[in-house]
Amino acid sequence: MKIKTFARHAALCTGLVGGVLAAGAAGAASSSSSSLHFLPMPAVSGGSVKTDSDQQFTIKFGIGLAKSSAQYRGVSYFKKIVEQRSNGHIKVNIFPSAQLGDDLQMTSALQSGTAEMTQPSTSPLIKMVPQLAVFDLPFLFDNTQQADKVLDGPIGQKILKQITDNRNGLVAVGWAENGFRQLTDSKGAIDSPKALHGLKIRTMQSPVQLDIWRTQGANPTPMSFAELFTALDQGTVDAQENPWVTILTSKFYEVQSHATETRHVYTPFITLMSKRFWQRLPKPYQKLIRTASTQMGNYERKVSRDIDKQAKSELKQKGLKITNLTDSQRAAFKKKAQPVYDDFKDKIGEPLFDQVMKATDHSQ
Ligand code: KDG
Repeated sequence: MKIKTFARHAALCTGLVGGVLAAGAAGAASSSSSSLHFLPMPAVSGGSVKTDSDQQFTIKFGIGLAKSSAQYRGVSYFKKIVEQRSNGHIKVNIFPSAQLGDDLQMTSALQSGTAEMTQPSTSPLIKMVPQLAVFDLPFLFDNTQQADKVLDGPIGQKILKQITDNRNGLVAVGWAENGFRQLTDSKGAIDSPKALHGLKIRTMQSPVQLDIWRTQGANPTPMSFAELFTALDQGTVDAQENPWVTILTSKFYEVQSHATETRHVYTPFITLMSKRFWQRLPKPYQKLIRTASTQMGNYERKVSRDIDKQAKSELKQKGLKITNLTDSQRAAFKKKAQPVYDDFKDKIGEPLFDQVMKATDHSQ
């Protein structure tokens, strides 16, 4: 079983190097043996969108997660809306499991115009868009309502506009949800920062995430998601952190023995389109893409929240030993992470830092 899974993930990594040619292998690899029940896709609302021409458009939409993820479900809903409402004039082809490259590679494919859409976590984009560092601050959001308020309100909308207005070749069309992240490891139960000491943990390519784990006393290594399974399997790293759903659908339970429900960071997904492609789209289709992206984000959030508990209990059944922290245990991690706020306050910059602190009831 383990050997089979290793080969499957190796195929996925080859997919990164070989690009679309390896898509078959990685695509076939991404089907899941989990029994998650997804909320049904809502019906498409709104009529057909007409333009003056009969021009056809094709969107290659690449994502990092597998076919069994909430993300794939959301993007499938986007496809349904866009294809139906454009009367088939826009075709959406979805490439899951990093078949077209990891989050950073996909984003640069959009910039150079070789792919049209992607939906990365905000974290690997911090180098390009420093404001996004704000979402990686540890224990920033207590719950999903707070996250929705910030992302859907003026703060989140301003960030989308800033990314679009920058000359970086991207149009930011909406938010979706990756979710609250939990820790998994292969060493033993972790219920205090002390237990993290020296633990080799993979983080996303984010300076804030690196700082979080260094501050906690662990030994973090940044790595793309596409390389993660193999790194865990070969023991290059002992630990990783991701939402329950990803831990399940990416089969990390096969190479990790323990988990801790830390909820240390809430990661948004950001929906991006290539600006070169955007500029070729007639205005009514641009509007359709924005509307469909909002509807996708809302549905993706619902699905992700609905299956979070299901995924956790399925992981338990699969043998992952899960530690639920008491309030005081969680507070110890939170306290130890506080210096990260000071380290990134200036980099995030005013007024964004203060606005987010206010919106999330933080006292800093
Ligand atoms: O496309 C999304 C994924 O590639 C990635 O962002 C998942 O949270 C993730 C991680 O840990 O890299």
